[in-house]
Amino acid sequence: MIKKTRRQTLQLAGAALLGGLATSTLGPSPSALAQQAPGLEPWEAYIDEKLEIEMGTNYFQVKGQEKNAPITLKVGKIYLLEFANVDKGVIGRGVPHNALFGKDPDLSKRFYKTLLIDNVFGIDLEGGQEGEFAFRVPDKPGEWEMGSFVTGQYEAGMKITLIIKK
Ligand SMILES: [Cu+2]
Repeated sequence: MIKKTRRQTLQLAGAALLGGLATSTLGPSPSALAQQAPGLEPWEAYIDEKLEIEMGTNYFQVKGQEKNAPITLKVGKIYLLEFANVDKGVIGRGVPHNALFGKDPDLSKRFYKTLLIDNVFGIDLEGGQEGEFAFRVPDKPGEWEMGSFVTGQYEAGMKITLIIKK
């Protein structure tokens, strides 16, 4: 199993987000910084909430919830989504999955035409791979989706509703 380091994941998906955080007027509180555990990357002090999400055959499952149950996210909060693709596939080779964020799916181009996070599509993981993704929830309240657009998976139901709340 390949575990991406947090730094690699940032390079993959979050570098722009990290820059955004650094110039934010919010910043971490002094107490959050003081409480930072040894071994954590400095940016982890910014995380408000962490969700562990399993990817398997045509499902996403947030730890503690049913498969493909909706997720509610709060505008302005910073979430760390920790994905684990546990899909070994029928012959044990591993099945790739991705998690894209948006609405208005385009099933020929295999993405969302409207992105939840500006300029960010999401994350791709091979079978057996783990990866994480940190972002601040944009001020776009309403119903959005997280879907897997690897061939056939979205159509087979690998998508969940994201409820973005103020
Ligand atoms: Cu998938």
